[in-house]
Amino acid sequence: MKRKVIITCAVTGSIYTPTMSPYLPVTGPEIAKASIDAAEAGASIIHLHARDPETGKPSANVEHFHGFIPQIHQASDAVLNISTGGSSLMSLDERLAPARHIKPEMCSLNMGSMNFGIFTLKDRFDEWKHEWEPALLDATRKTIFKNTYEDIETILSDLGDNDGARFEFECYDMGHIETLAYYLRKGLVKAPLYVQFVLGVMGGAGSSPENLMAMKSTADRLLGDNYHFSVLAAGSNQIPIATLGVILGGNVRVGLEDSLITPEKNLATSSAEQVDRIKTIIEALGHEVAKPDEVRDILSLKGRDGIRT
Ligand code: KMH
Ligand code: ZN
Repeated sequence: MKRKVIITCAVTGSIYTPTMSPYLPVTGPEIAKASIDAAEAGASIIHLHARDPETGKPSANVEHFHGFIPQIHQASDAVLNISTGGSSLMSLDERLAPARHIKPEMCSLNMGSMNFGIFTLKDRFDEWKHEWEPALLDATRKTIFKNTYEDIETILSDLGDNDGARFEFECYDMGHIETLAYYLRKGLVKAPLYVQFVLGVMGGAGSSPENLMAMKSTADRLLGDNYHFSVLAAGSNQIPIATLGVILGGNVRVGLEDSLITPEKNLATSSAEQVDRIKTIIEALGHEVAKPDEVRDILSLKGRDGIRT
């Protein structure tokens, strides 16, 4: 039997800004198209953030999510995964508003407070499309991406216990896996856990093969057979490190949220292009790409009918 590998695609996020790539989707129709195209290319989970359609600024406004959620839900069978991370400059209540409203099958859950430095991206550009872009990047020098134990427990209880979502546990470093293991021991999270090893964010583990292997061996030791893992490498290592993730028995996340460029260091023209690239690699390694209903089975999701579009 071929192994089924899950591709998550994160199409816009809150790290990169419109000046950095003309291909970054910003409006509702652009985010919908990017998501539907990614699903058609083979992504079975779509990880979603919104942006203000006028300015492209990261947004947690429920109305902005309404600009693409119904379209994606109608055009595709993919699992919708709503970010609860938003951006590090938003309050927890702001970050949770979209997922509280939509009640999706999956949400992200960031497993610890950390520095989330994107200020170095500022040096690469002299001119900006919008004033908010350099200001937002700069602000990450003095802001903490806050995910306290209390914040994590609020998300587990409001979106998990009450609304039936399951989680993409975002682990940026070893300690985040320890925190997840603590909640597993306490019975606050249950198998099958879906752990995203997030590499390459400044403030977390860098995107090296050694770090990925260390994260995996830590998770194997602490979570045993209670988990599946996926790999996300921010920046230019996206495809190579995702490939290593597949070789190590895991799943992958790609998309313009995490990397704007191809392995050849050109601008990627779409998230679907990145999905297509990793799908080719997955199949070349002898595996199959999991379809949305297979993912629902593998991750014990509640199904697409209960979500509010
Ligand atoms: N942008 C990723 C590095 C979230 O949305 O909750 C992390 C992320 C967080 O996707
Ligand atoms: Zn995200």
